[in-house]
Amino acid sequence: MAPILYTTDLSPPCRAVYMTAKALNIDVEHKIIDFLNDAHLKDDFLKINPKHTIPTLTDGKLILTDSHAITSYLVTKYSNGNSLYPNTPEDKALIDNMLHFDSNVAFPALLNTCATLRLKLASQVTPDMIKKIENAYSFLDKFLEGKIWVATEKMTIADFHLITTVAATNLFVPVSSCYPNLLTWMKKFEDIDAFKETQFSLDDFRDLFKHVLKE
Ligand SMILES: N[C@@H](CCC(=O)N[C@@H](CS)C(=O)NCC(=O)O)C(=O)O
Repeated sequence: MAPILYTTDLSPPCRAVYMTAKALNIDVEHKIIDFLNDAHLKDDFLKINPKHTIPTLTDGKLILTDSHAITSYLVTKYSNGNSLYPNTPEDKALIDNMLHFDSNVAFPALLNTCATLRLKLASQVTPDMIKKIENAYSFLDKFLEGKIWVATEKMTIADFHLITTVAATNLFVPVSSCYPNLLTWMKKFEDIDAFKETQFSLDDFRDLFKHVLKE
């Protein structure tokens, strides 16, 4: 039986999982959670993931409640040794390092902006949001110095997570020429099928925030 992904298209972490499944041609059953109507807070879903976040993946008895754990699991289980998340300890550690950067720095900067705007605690992007986002851009630009991909010499799941975060964040605070390495890296995804084929996710995300986004 294919793994089941509880998901919503407009979520950047869900898009990172979509990209991984597409790149590896893994069959994953999608169960769309009506996130905008709080379906993730209903008892049925809380029994699977008490922390009520999407994406969540089940595979038999296994339950994973974080996108980074999901993508590394999918590669290891269904395409073991693939360069998206290889078995070499050093490469794997470098990838994990950047997955944690996404979890701890880049995605929280995006989430801070989205949650504040969605809860109507602010009506537009604030200086505090910009500061956190620019901080993440600045670190990522430095990580990318002299490199093509964020973690290893090849494209990995760390690139997938960070591009989905940055592509969404870029709608609120466009990546400027202050971050040339970041701009060059972002451009590379224009040629990556798994990114292009999941553009619908960013379009849905943009629609949700169109009232605060400048043309
Ligand atoms: N670190 C988590 C973050 C997931 C996350 O925050 N997802 C958002 C949607 S983009 C969510 O489910 N929010 C609902 C909630 O926290 O109740 C991951 O990478 O899976």
